[in-house]
Amino acid sequence: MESNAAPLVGILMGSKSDWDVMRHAAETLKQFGVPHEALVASAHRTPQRVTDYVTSAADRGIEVLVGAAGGAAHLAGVVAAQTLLPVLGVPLESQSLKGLDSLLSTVQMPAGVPVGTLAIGKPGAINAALLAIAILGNSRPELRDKLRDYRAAAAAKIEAEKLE
Ligand code: RP5
Repeated sequence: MESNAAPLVGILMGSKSDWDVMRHAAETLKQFGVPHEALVASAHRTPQRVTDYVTSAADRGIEVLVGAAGGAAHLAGVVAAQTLLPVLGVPLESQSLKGLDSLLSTVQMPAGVPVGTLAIGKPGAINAALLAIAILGNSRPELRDKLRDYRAAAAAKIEAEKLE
């Protein structure tokens, strides 16, 4: 897969302050050679930007969208409301409630408009990328092979570990 090809995954986050965590999603996609793009687009601060991006995403070749936000984290749900592409949600840690607010806001979608919600913070960012890769891998055997290698490497690392 060419790294300068049109993006297949679009990562949206509610604030630039989210990038420290969401860069792990981008780095994981890069590691697998999956073309992607990331932008700040907030459901409440820049709602039109969200709409413009999401409603043009499929026509531009995007196949999976990731929405990451903290606090009253409605971004992924607002994204999902405006597209038929699969949408993955990453709840980000918040100051006052440590991301429990973000988790519930993202995961508790009423039936009908799903958001596939991952864990809070960095693990969720990495897993959103891996899940996007698994989705793309349905029609791209080379990506599925890379996922298999990734899992095998993780297993080999643990098997090689010694306690003292
Ligand atoms: C949310 O509010 C963002 O996703 C971010 O996690 C949180 C705080 O944003 P900033 O005040 O740091 O811009 O919309």
